Amino acid sequence: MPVLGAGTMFEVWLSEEPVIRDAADGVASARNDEVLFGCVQLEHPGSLDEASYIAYGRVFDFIDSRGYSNLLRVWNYFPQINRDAEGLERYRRFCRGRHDAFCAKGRIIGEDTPAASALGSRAGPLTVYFLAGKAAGERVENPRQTSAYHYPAQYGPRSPTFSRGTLMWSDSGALLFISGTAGIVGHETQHPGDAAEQARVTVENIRAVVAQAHVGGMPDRSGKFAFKAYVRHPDYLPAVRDALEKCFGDGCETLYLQADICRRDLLLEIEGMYADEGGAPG
Ligand code: 3EB
Repeated sequence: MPVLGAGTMFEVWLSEEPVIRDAADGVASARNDEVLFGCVQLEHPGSLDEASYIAYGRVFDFIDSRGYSNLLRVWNYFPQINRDAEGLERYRRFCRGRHDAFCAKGRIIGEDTPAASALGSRAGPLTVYFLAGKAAGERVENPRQTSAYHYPAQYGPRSPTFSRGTLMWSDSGALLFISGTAGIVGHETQHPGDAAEQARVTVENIRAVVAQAHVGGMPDRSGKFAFKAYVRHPDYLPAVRDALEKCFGDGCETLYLQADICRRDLLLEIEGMYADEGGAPG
């Protein structure tokens, strides 16, 4: 995905504990005693439903066999996310394969549902990055939004299997993973065609997820935010930046990427991490 704006950013996950690298069965990974970070990339000649079913099957088999069976956070990237393929949008096909893999591997939708993002990349294979834990995270939903796993059938034959956020505790403090968040209230896209208004609603939704995490036990102290903002077109960058800075100040780190969003009427999506003081992100 093209990086927008000035500067370059790297995402590096550091551990003070020993790290074991482990690549097998189509999964590349590194883990410490607490969490496992992994990646699956799949070039598949069949349908995207099949590809996502296979990719997620590999993820679940891998984390189950290593004892990190709790998916905490997932990033999903694949090209042409809004293109119809034999009568069904590729994002919806992806959702079907993912949902079926969750069920096939014994996951309970609405209980074992991680925080996630799903974006359209320029090119390349279906890529799934994930963070899994020995311990389960705490799911966080947004009272302003219908839970994605309860979206009605108008958005596709299988609803997206993610929670609005997950909260995890580690030795270094509480860490909230905020899923890709868009200008959706209830289950409906707000302000089609208006990036500034979508950005405003998105930021309100992020605020609501953070508020729910405080209800769920995350300490309400001055924490640190890091965001990744995906925008469909570079023209929308100022609007997204304005909305984020108005709400969170200009101190928070944000990486801006150009990507397609999984509903055609969505112009942007913002994900984030929120760390209690003393915790990550580093
Ligand atoms: C939404 O709220 C916007 O399918 O994994 C956001 C985050 C979205 C994750 C996913 C989709 C996903 O429905 C789209």
